Amino acid sequence: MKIERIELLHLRMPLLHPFVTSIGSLMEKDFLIIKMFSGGHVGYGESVAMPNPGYSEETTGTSVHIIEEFLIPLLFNSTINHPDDVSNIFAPIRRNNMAKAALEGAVWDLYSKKNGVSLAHALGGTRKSIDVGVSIGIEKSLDELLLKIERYLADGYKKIKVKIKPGYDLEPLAKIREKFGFGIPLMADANSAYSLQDLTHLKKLDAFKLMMIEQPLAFDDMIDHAVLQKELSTPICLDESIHSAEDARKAIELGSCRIINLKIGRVGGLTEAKKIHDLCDNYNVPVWCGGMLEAGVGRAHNIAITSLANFTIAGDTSASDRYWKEDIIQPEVIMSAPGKIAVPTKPGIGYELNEQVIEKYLLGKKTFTNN
Ligand code: OSB
Ligand code: MG
Repeated sequence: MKIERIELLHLRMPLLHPFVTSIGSLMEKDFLIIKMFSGGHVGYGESVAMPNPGYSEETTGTSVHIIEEFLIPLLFNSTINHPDDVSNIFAPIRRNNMAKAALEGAVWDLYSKKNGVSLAHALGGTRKSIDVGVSIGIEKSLDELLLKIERYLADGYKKIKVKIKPGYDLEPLAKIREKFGFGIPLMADANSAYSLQDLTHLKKLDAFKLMMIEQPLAFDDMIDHAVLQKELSTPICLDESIHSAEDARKAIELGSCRIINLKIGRVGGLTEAKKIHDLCDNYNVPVWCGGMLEAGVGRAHNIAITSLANFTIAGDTSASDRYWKEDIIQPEVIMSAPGKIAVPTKPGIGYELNEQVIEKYLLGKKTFTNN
């Protein structure tokens, strides 16, 4: 397929509530939307990078730079027969996975639309609906945390993920178990806030019988996580450390984790995400879809990949109204049943853009023509 034109939209949307983690606090999300035109169809992608380089080294600004200066020229100069070709086309560019994934996601959407199939179907997904959970930031008070959990459980969310950090871990977890019991599916995400020196402390988390603890140690580590996993009965789930199927293989073989949080942006796109899904399936390691506070387009891509069979644990892809007053897609992402989101069956991502909402939050737009 020949890509005729790409539009790069820069938006800034306020979050309904500030999102606080051990990394920092976010009040609004700066992100990019890709519109990719070919043969009367338009494919959509979203850059999920954060406005600042706290979670990973990529930011919205670095994504713009890499997309404009390097990735679009590569795409315009290549023949694309299948979306899987895109990762090879981008291979000369090191890392910058979120920038790559934004464009690659648009190619996948375009390809699905040209073939008249849903993105989920094009990826090999089989689920008609996906189970979803919710990620809850560090709250001002434990009362507020408990209230939020109560509300999200009432909404039907099938996994409660709470952010923890040193000084905010044993007490919130104890309170949650005290109030809601051991029957609720509960996990904790540390976003790399601990080190092996905290081993004795981290072992105390086993008492809470968490589904898993996500990325307790350094963002770039696999070795210490393997040491820690041997000492914990709680499964470790890696997020920040996994950027490719090769990373996933190494982490599994080293024993650094028993579960993988899969984020399309972090691994450079849907093709690599699918590879990781398949690899984990072979190793009997469950995967689930993580989130990056996506707007609707990113959320739609997450829903599509989660329709694959080995996404056996509820992901972080909540309904649009978890984060946004209004989302940039129509319809918005809603629960089709408690804790479930129906996988769209229409061609491509299965959602239209809401241009009125986009107009409201648009900071700028650039057009690139392939001639
Ligand atoms: O560590 O999973 C994370 C959000 C931004 C960056 C990193 C993370 C998160 C979340 C929220 O936990 C996931 C979501 O609901 O989008
Ligand atoms: Mg995480």
